[in-house]
Formats: sequence, C-alpha cells, structure tokens
Amino acid sequence: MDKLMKPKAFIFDLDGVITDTAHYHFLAWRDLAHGLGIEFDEVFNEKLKGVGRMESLELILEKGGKAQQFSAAEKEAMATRKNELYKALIVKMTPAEVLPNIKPLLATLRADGIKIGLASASKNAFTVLACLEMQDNFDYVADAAKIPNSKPAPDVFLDVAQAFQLQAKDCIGVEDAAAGVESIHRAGMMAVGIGDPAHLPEADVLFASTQLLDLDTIYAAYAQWLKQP
Ligand code: B16
Ligand code: MG
Repeated sequence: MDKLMKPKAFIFDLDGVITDTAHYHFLAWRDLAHGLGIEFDEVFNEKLKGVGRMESLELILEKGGKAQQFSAAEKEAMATRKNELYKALIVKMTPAEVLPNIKPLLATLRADGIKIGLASASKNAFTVLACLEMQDNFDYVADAAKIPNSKPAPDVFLDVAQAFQLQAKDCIGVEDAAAGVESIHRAGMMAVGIGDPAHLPEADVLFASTQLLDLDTIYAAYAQWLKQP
C-alpha cells in the first residue's frame, strides 16, 4: 500500500472501541432510572452511547415523562450519583478488559509513525485508561471536561487534530456510536464504525467488532474517501 494513502493520525473513541464500559454505564444508569421508577433496558441504553452525562440523564427523564419535574440542582445530584455508581465499577477494571486486537493494532500504527489520539466524551477517560494501563499508548488524550460541545458536535475530534497540528482529512476517527460517527463526519474526517450496521449506517467502513478491524481494508477505504469531491 502506497504510504501516501495512509492517514497521519487515528483518533479513537474509548467506550465501546478500546474497552467495553457501555455495560458499566448501563448498570449505573439502570440503578438510577429504577430509583426514579423509570424502565431502563439495553435497547434504550444504545441511545446513550457516546452521549454526554447530562444529555443522557435528560434522555432518561424524558423517557419516563419526568423531564420537567426536577430542578437543575436535582439533576446535577442525579448525574453525580450515577457517576459515583459508575466510578465504583470502573476502578475494578484491569488490562484484560482491553478489547480484542486493539493493542496489536495500536502497536502497528505507532511503528508506522501514525499519531494515535483519544476522543472520548467521558470525563472518566483518564481513570479508565489508567486501569487498563494504556496511558502510554496514546500521543494525545482529549480532556472531555475542556471540550465545549459534546458529540455529535465535532469539537472533541477537532481538538485532537489540532493537538497534532493536522488537517481533518489526514485523520481517521473510530467510533461505536451513531453520535460519534456524526461527530467525526462533522469534523471532516473519515469514520470507521465498530458494531451493527443497523446502528451505524453512516460509517464509511464498518467492522462488526474490534477483532475484525483490518488496517488494509481501512486504508483502501481511505484512498477512495480522499477522492471524493
Ligand atoms: P462520563 P465515549 C461516552 O464515552 C460514553 O459512550 C457515554 O455512554 C457516556 O455517557 C459519556 O462518555 C460520558 O461519560 O459520564 O464518564 O463523563 O464513547 O465517547 O468514549
Ligand atoms: Mg463509544
């Protein structure tokens, strides 16, 4: 493969791409939702993937018809409670929870001189990376607390590109959530999706799982993507 056709950076989402924290988010939100008498299941949880904490809470309250019942301070307290539940779960994570094929893929990218960034909506991303012992695998990690607009806005992916002093077209984003794929596209980057085509119809190239991620397939798609008007 011609070196010119390779991107200069890969920018990864964390939850659902590097590791599967979605289940921990699910357990914590379910606990909170049930406490409020709101039904909560894995199907609804899908809508929260890649979506920020307060936005997720609003979606849950809306689902339960309780969007107008609480003050801003009460909502803050609910989000904090969910986060405490979530943090108690993630601190037990170990390097064994890195998703399949991710470590060798990152090693190949680094050996090829391609920058590696992390663009997570999670304010807990640094904790998760530390538990996975993966801080050194990334050249730059966006700080969600400092990103003005969360996914599907492009801000977090643009923040990483800016840190690398790269143009958007030189970066490829990797996401498991529809909101994340939209964020990548709004940033002007090619989007690699991980998951079910029904959830990620807009991804430029899609793999059912990280196990199936393949760089040659991605580079071939990237060469085509660059030719788009
Ligand atoms: P926190 P990602 C996202 O992370 C999660 O997918 C989403 O479910 C969560 O609500 C969001 O982070 C905020 O997380 O409450 O820890 O700040 O997929 O963008 O890596
Ligand atoms: Mg995700």
